[in-house]
Amino acid sequence: MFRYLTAGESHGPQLTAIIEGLPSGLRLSETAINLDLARRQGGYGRGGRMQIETDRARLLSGVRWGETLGSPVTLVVENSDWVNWEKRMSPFEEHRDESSGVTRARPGHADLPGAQKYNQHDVRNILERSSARETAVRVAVGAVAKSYLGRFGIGVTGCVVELGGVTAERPDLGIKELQQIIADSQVYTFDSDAEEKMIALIDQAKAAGDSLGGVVEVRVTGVPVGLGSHVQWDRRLDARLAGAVMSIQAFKGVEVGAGFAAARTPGSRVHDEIFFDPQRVSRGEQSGFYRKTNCAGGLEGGISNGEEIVVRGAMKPIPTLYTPLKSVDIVTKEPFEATVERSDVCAVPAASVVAEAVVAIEVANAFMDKFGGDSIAETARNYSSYLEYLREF
Ligand code: EPS
Repeated sequence: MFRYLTAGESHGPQLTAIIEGLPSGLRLSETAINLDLARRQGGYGRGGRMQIETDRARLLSGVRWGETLGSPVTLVVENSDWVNWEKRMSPFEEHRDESSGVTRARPGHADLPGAQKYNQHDVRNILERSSARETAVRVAVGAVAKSYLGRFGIGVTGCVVELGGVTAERPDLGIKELQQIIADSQVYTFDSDAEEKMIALIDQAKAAGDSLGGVVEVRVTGVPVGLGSHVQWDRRLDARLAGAVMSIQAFKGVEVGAGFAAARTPGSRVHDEIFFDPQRVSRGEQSGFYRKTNCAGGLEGGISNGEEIVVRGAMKPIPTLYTPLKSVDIVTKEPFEATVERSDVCAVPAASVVAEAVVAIEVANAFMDKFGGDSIAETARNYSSYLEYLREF
């Protein structure tokens, strides 16, 4: 099982992740991980903090000479901003300074419920960990999951499909061409007309002291039939994917395939009809069974059906606004209007990279669950024997 934990505060010295369950013999490189970290830092609409940080991952355990050992893999991403916070975020009692406490809870953040839950009167003790800075190290974990899946021909691509209410039209192109267009786009989308409008909206929101949300989409290609299971609620792959995407900071909605649109469409147009062509196997497909549509988003009964997995997530606008929002000081109970000195206007493009990471992690988890293996060679043997069986089914 691919499991991981993250640790670290937004202005602490570093973010850390420990991954457990990777087999031995998987090739991993910091360079590949750092490419994803750079993508997460980019995207039109990011604020001042990204000029301070240049995220780089370091592999501190579980890897020797470029290959995993089967032992836990530790990844760290340092916070360059730490030098400005050493005293304020110090673990040592001698640096305690109550006068620097934050007592103004910002609406839309974890500030107030977190302070109430953990009995804290300095909101910094909550916001440092609830911050989306944590996603830097989750993207590093996702890059490891993508390396694992890539070894078995499975690809994971995230992009922006809606921003500030502008929707992108998907061109009828193959995944490789789409990936190139997304990589070249300032807002990580595949529709240049929509991109122009999105950028104009971000500029307007910035000028107005406002922020914007949007919808990201992740597609997984090359998925075998049979990941996840219908037999128990917590083994359903769609449920796991939804949980993973919903766990991204500021996400408020998730859908798989046609998602909410399926609720508004008659059944005759929602369900993907099944066809069989024995020639498909000789063309290199995993099975003779196929569908001409993919409203299910590659998942039926919580099991992957061999079609592309399609998951979308809705991100709310960042709640830290230059335009004041009404709130109350948690100590004096006096009303005030919450403002900031530094914030992103829109982090939806960055969130598409995070969504890609968490989806990759869950698919890797389901893949490991099905094919096991303590070494990559063993996993590959198990996988190829399953594919052989599936071709004959
Ligand atoms: C964040 C607030 C901002 C963002 C940060 C997430 O940080 P700061 O308060 O230091 O300006 O820049 O995002 C990142 C640092 C990042 O790496 O994505 C928040 O409150 O969630």
